Amino acid sequence: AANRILNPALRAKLMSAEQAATFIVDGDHVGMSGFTGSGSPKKVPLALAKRIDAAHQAGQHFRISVLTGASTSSELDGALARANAMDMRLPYQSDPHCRQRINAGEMDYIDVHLSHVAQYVWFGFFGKLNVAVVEVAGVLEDGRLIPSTSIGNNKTWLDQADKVILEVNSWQPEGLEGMHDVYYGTERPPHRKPIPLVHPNDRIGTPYLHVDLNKVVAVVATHDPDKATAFTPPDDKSRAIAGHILDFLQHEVTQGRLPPELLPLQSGVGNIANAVLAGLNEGPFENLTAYTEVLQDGMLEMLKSGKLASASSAALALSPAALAEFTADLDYWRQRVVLRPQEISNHPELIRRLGIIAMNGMIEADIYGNVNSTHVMGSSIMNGIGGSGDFARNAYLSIFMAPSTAKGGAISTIVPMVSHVDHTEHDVQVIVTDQGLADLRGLSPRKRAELIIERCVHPSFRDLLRDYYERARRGAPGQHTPHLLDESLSWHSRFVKTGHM
Ligand code: 0RQ
Repeated sequence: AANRILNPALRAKLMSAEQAATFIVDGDHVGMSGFTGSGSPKKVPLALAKRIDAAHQAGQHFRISVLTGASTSSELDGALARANAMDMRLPYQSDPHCRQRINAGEMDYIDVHLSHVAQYVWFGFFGKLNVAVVEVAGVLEDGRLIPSTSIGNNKTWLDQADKVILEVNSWQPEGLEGMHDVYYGTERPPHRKPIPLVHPNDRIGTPYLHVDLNKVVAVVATHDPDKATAFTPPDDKSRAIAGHILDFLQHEVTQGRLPPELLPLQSGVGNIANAVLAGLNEGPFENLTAYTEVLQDGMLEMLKSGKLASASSAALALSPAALAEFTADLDYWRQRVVLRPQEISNHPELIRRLGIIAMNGMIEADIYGNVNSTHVMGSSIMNGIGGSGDFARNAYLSIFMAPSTAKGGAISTIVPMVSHVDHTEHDVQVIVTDQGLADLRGLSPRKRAELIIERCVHPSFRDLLRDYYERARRGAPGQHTPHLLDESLSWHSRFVKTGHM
């Protein structure tokens, strides 16, 4: 990796990950790279976890706060959580050990809209950022940095941190150079100007990250792969969900509410989102574009087939096989893919201007259209809101999807009242399950409830939910959003007590 570091001053700062980790001390706020397993530092977090573990063995207090782009890998979140090294984590995680610590009450987690993180750090809302640990694919002679497979919040970490540790990963393909677009024009209020992006594929910045070389305290050479996860092939339920969405989009085109090439697509994480993309790849729409935050296998397939003309994202989230295909022909992909900081990929101004079709997974929805994307049975975090809120509120169309049941049929994903709210009824236009699709636009709460019960609920829960609603129609004190407060969360408490809703 040393030959990827063309700047002499930075080459002179090469050291081991163990040495680099000594720059991080108890109580530090550390901004690390990484977004859906892509582009996170591979060696320093592991060395840091060991250092913190040793300190704990010696009876010393040593815990840090970790800010990232989004989820990372077992080498970062997993290692630090196992060492009980994190006092606080934000804004998104999906590592099992990390989740376990949070839900056991052993570490704090703050669930933040992905577009908010960078500016909250500029504003000082999270306090001082002490250290940045950022993976890059290379360093130019003049010290500019070639970003890696994700950008996330790296621009902000490099700008805001007192000390910077760089990991230069020679495993990342050199051909990534030129794929990124880092916009440096975002000012703080009251000096903000319009962001000059009007087409999803526009380039408005530079392909490189900048860093004040005097702040760089350590450079670590690595040669380690991103930890990509493979997707499960679409099953019947996710194919059914995809089918309902395709029919709906076709209907919207017929009605003149969408152009034939649709509008830029955003697609969330997970197997269902990936299946919807597979459906679109076989569907009738041509010349599509994507303005999203994670580029999954499904989008790569659509780019290959030509259905998708271009994709803008904050990160790659490809399976090992798709990643190999991607790295084999970077000249081709560079024409079609642009990677951006998440403050731009998820920016409300741009999402609203471009008119995004947002499609995100959910844990559960209620009969009035409120959506829970993050919590199990009201109290345990799953992953976090991620970018789903950035997109849902500002989208042209906001679609939420889930199988109609979870945990082998013990749980209905449509419930009387959600046990936690991430997306309110005001931000949710379409709800889809394998059973069907409910288009909630222009409907009052009661009409929404009737449609959701009819279209989306699994038959084994439909009568029960209809019964709840009908009794609420008779017994609730108000008839705008009729609820029986003693019962509205009884499905969840029944599941907690009996293992079935
Ligand atoms: O858990 O694997 O232990 O069984 O939740 O559920 O059905 O595999 O769905 O992978 O699409 O994830 C909302 C979590 C859906 C995801 C969520 C359990 C279920 C399973 C996963 P097991 P599925 P998916 C862009 C946008 C928020 C962030 C976001 C997510 C597990 O989409 O994290 O959208 N979204 N970001 O069994 C209890 C229920 C349940 C339930 C599902 N009602 N009750 N458990 N599960 N429904 C990306 C970024 O922002 C980075």
